[in-house]
Amino acid sequence: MSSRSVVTIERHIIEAERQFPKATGAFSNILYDLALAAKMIAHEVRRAGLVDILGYTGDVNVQGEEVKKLDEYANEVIFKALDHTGHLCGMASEENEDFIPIPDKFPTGNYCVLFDPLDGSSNIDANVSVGTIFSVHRKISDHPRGCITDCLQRGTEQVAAGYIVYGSSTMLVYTTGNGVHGFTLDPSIGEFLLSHPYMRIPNPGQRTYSVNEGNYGKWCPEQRRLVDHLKGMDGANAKPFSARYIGSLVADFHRNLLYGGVFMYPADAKSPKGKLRLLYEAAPLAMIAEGAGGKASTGTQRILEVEPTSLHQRVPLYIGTAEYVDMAERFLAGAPIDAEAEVVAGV
Ligand code: P6P
Repeated sequence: MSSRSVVTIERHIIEAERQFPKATGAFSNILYDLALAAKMIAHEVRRAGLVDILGYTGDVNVQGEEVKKLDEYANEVIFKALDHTGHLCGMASEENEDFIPIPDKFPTGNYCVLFDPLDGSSNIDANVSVGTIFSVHRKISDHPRGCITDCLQRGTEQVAAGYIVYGSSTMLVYTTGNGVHGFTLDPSIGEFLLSHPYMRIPNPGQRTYSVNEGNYGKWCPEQRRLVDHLKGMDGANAKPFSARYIGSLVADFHRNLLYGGVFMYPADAKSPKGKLRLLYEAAPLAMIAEGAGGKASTGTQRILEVEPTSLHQRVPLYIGTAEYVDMAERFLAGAPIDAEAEVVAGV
């Protein structure tokens, strides 16, 4: 008989809420609703390959419903799971250009949720793991029903952050600032069960780096030196790193969270701010990484301290094992090689 008790995400959230006597339950309900949306999205992601086989035309399915692209579907599921609850003052999504107000027919609340409904969705047809990323902030604006100001907050102000990775199993990982906790979906009962309490990035953990080396020619010299160093090509790295790159942010991040490693999406000549988005990709994953003992940087600044100016702004991202992120920052600052050699020897 296993010694570990069965804890659903609902039970975990309730226990966490009890630590805050003044908690109203609104925050807990938002997390419940996100978990419900995740179950619905997981169900569809699992069936993605069957759309044609099951007789869906790709436009209208057998029930006569319009078959949406999965990222549009995921976007709609999350919105509809949250829009009527009275807990939110608005949302923002990778799929929507503008701030998403709560429909007038519904009451508003004191939180806003930003999300990437299905990151990496272009990989779905290849059966590659994809993910949902979410970030929760408190309402700070004077607007009676909420406005974009409530979304444009630094990552340090997040009250919760998390992701769902739809892979060989479906896992929901979240933090409210009191540890990072992972839940695995048991599809036979439709429950997320606590499988990874208090997750910590192994220190130093696996010597793995994740980056699209196809962009090497567009990187700055310091970025090139960093990757050359990680690969042992400069003669100053006694233990060259292994390369692992899935091309799906949540999947790459999740692996580094579990095993250690560093994920990089640098700025380059084509994307001077990098490719990944601050508010609903880098900042929530940074809260998770730091909560698990890791780090997240733009290469020069802590991700959580970046001051947002627009909903979809991009940032370069270096995230994972703290020592490896520190080493990346040293390289990007042009540190002399001997300092790197000492660092690597110690890492
Ligand atoms: P590239 C997927 O399109 C995504 O947004 C992230 O999930 C992933 O990390 C990145 O882009 C991959 O980008 O340029 O390497 O294909």
